[in-house]
Amino acid sequence: MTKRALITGITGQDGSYLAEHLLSLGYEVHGLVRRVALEDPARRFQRIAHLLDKVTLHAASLESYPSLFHVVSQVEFSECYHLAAQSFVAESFTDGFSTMNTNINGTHYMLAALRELRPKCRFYFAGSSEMFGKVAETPQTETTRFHPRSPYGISKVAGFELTRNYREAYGMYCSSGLLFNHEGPRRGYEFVTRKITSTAARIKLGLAEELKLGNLEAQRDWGHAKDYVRAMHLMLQQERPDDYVVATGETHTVREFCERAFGEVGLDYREYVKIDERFLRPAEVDLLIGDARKAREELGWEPEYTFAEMIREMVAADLEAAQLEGGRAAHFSASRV
Ligand code: NAP
Ligand code: F7E
Repeated sequence: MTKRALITGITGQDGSYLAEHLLSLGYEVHGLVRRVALEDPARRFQRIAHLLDKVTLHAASLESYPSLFHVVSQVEFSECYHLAAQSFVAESFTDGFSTMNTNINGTHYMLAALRELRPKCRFYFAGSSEMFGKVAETPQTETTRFHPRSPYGISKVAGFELTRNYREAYGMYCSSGLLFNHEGPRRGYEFVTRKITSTAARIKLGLAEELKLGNLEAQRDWGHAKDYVRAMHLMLQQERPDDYVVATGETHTVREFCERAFGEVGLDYREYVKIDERFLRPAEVDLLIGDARKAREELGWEPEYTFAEMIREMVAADLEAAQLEGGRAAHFSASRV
């Protein structure tokens, strides 16, 4: 029987890779999108443009229980991947209230709608290494104590606890991934990796002059999103629901990321990177490094990309985009002469 999956946040980085992965496995894939996205498909569906004839989209808002209830009532889903969230940590300091509302209530609404209508549907919650925050131990595992350092991190702890509670209280199949940072050429431009690779490419082509960043010493365990969506799927194929850390087990500083990304285009980052205090956070997560032994042993999951390969792929994609941008700018100025 064809498996049917609902992905909330299908327009995001992970949603787009997960949709591709599930389609390749023969799933019928449905995505939950915001109404405004349906009104502006060229811009809002960029990451899933190549999938639009293969997936079914449903309009709903994480802030509205009736809209989510309606989508869940439409189709008999066997798996639900709840990825939609306000995912930018810095923004959560600016507007903690809406981050909490979207991330906590949105998760609670999804769980409540599934409990009511599809109690057998398997549920995946997109937990985050930001939940570890000011880390209690290194490396971080499934049993490491949480100490979130941002409204975003707090919202993910609450979502994680809600997910666990639905598992324990109602016997539902609810699992959480504790995913460490994962990136790729579809990463949003505001996140540090994409900000670095896109600006390095633009500097190389003479389209930008410098890169303003905050804390260069923060350390992150960066993997590739393509690898991490495979782990999400594997979590929902187990006999019993459970929670898993997904990480590479390597950590690197933002400075090292700059060095490598600029190195890819033959530049020395020290000549272009400037520190701008506006990009410092009120409370920083200094060091993250995950121990994914449980995912490796129980799910049989292994990452395929190395850190260097991921950066190379991101820089190559951004060079291509910058070349197009440069071509358009040249065309525009030529047409004005
Ligand atoms: P992303 O690119 O920012 O995508 C977020 C998705 O959520 C988008 O599809 C967005 O829709 C949707 N969304 C946001 N607010 C919404 C709302 N109010 N109603 C409906 N949809 C809404 O994030 P990502 O990197 O793919 O991450 C996926 C999930 O994993 C998130 O929950 C994130 O917090 C979590 N996570 C990410 C990482 C990571 O390193 N990437 C690590 C750990 C956990 P629009 O396109 O309409 O904005
Ligand atoms: O920051 C530092 C910043 O915004 C990484 C999300 O996907 O992963 C992501 O959260 C580090 C931080 O990601 C700039 O201070 C320096 O230490 O790329 P980021 P994040 O905050 O780690 C987790 C696991 C998630 O769950 C989140 O959804 O880089 N940094 N200078 C900067 N960061 C940004 N964005 N911009 C800078 O200029």
